[in-house]
Amino acid sequence: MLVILSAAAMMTGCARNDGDDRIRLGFSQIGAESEWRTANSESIKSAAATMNIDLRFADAQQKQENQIKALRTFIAQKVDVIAFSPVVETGWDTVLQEAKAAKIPVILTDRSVTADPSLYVGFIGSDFVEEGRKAGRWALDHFKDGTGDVNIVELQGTVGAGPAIDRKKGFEEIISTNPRFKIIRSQSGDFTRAKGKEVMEAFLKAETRKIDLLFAHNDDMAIGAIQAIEEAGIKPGRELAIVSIDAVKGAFEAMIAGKLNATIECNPLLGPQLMTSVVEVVAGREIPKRIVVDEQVFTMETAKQHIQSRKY
Ligand code: GYE
Repeated sequence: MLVILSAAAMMTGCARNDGDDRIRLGFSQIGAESEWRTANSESIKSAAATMNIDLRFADAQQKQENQIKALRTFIAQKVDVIAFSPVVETGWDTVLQEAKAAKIPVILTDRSVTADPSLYVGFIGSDFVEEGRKAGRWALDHFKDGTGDVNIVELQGTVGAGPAIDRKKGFEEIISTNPRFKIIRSQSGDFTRAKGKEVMEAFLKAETRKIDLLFAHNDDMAIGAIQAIEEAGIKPGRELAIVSIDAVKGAFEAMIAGKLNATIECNPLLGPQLMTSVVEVVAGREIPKRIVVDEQVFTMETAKQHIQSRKY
């Protein structure tokens, strides 16, 4: 017992004087903007509990300034490791330098940053460009038998966020191979249902052309938009096709109801991989700089078969 305890104390780098030898992890979460985020937070909390890690969890309510404050608090508390999901890609250099100066390793989860890669030890998350490509490929296939223009409206995620930038890029890369496909309107719905509905309403009001496809950067915005589309007397999933990203339960329900055509999986269950990485880093071992999560595409045709096994 003693040997195990002292090994654990050594692993935590600096010994704690409060009698608690658990690894201290400070985690700054973006907020609670979507079903995806809720599943992600739960995964992180339960994995920390399972692995007996002392998790300090802070919710930033989708504000970068709150995340920066949380990171500074973790530095002051001298936690062993800091992990966070950066709401936007830029503006992190100063606080990451501060963590480095305090010798606290930083692990990025879910979203990445555009900063000097030596400022963090690793990034665990999805390939958002590839998710956008999958949505684009689904769209090309869905309209392959037609000949006319495919008018697309796009609901983007949070302005400046990695998944918003990358999903747009991947989608455009694929649809630009066929001149029939045109994005006629594109605006941010901030990854929320309420904003998704509001922006879709504005699109429908302003647009005189027929909208053939909605590409929403997440399921929540698609679900909000479905309400707006129905209120405008249009049948979502039939008269106006919809593809979105995440594959949360709400998307499966919408697909089974025939209102959403397809969703591209983005796996939020990053907790176990994060905690394993935290233990590795505290033990002084290197972790891969980039850990990519495996994902698939689900459609209206296959939704029923998958909904039972979804945990979120
Ligand atoms: O797709 C969206 C959430 O960063 C991958 O953030 C995540 C995205 C996810 O709010 O629903």
